[in-house]
Amino acid sequence: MKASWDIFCSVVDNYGDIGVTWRLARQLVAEHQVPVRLWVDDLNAFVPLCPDADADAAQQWRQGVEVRVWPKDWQPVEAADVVIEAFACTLPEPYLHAMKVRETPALWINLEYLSAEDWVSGCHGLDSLRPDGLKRTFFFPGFETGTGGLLREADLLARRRAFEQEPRAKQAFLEGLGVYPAPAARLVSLFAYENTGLASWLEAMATGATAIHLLVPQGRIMGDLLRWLEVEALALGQVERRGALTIQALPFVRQEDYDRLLWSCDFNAVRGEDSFVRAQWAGRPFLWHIYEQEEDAHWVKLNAFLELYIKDLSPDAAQALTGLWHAWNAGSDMAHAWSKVLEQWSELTEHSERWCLGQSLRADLAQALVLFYRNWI
Ligand code: TRH
Repeated sequence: MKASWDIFCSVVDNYGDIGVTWRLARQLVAEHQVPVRLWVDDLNAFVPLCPDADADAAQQWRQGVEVRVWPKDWQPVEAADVVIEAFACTLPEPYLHAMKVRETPALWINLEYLSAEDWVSGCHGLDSLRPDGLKRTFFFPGFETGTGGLLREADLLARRRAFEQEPRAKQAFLEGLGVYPAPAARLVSLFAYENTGLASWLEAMATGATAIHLLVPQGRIMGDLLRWLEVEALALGQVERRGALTIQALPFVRQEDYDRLLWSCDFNAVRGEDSFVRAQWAGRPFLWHIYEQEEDAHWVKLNAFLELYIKDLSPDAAQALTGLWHAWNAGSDMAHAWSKVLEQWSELTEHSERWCLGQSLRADLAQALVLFYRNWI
């Protein structure tokens, strides 16, 4: 019989926690044919990623995954063979008890946040034994050998290539969103937290020589955008023009369509963890707005990734990208950094595709988890 899997997700804020666990759950079902229950404590964060879902259903099946509400008042269930506690979300006490009374032990994995820091490979796969006899294993996604890899569906790059090669695919997708870019315009997507640097970036794009069509899905950056545009609101699909810059607000699209949006653009601004990874699979240059952490821990994380990512770039291109990422994450003036990135555009574009291919040669996170379990039993 196939091993059963339980994935626990507590939505801290935004969409990253559910974004990662929903993606992992779907992939385990689709590619490894294992039964998966995804326990989520806030279905309101799930529905935007999977609009067919019912925000009020205690139990529902979506794309083969059994999605269950993680209620405050936990009702006893049997523990699964593999238990994934995403991002140290703390399993319900009665569930721990159910794990303890199993005839054979369950594999309990704490799935950690993604980081390119050096120490990750040293901690990946380490166990922690608890006084109650249960053992928890720390599983770290990552970019290098010795880590758990990145979430990537087996056919993802083939699907991207098919999308790129089918002449009408991109146009049809964009038209479906009401997007009709001028033929010479560069398409840029913008998904970010509030950012005081936005006005200077928009200014630079508006006064630049290159026509840019900026696509902005509904989200936290909207306030800064409206302030710069000096408008009260931007309806979905509505277009505003300022010099060389065309700005268009988009709806928040389902997770599969967000990939298509990234594939359709020449440059993507992303944030958090999951969109950050998807931008890499899109094989386009990108700008990461990292999730802010206490004591500026996010800067260490940002620079660790940059160090890896720019390794094979020329000094000029490396400096251009680093300058842009630093300016964006500091919320400071973007004009100079953006002009430098435009100068290095073709090298940065080629590099993103190479980086994507290099990362795709490694085992993906779902595969790594399944293998880990096989070796463990
Ligand atoms: O939303 P995020 O900022 O999420 C997080 C969480 O805040 C979390 O607590 C934090 O720890 C983590 O970041 C680092 O960014 P992220 O991770 O990119 O998640 C966004 C998800 O939303 C991702 O799965 C892509 C998806 N998405 C869509 O499905 N459609 C859309 O239109 C857009 C813009 C995003």
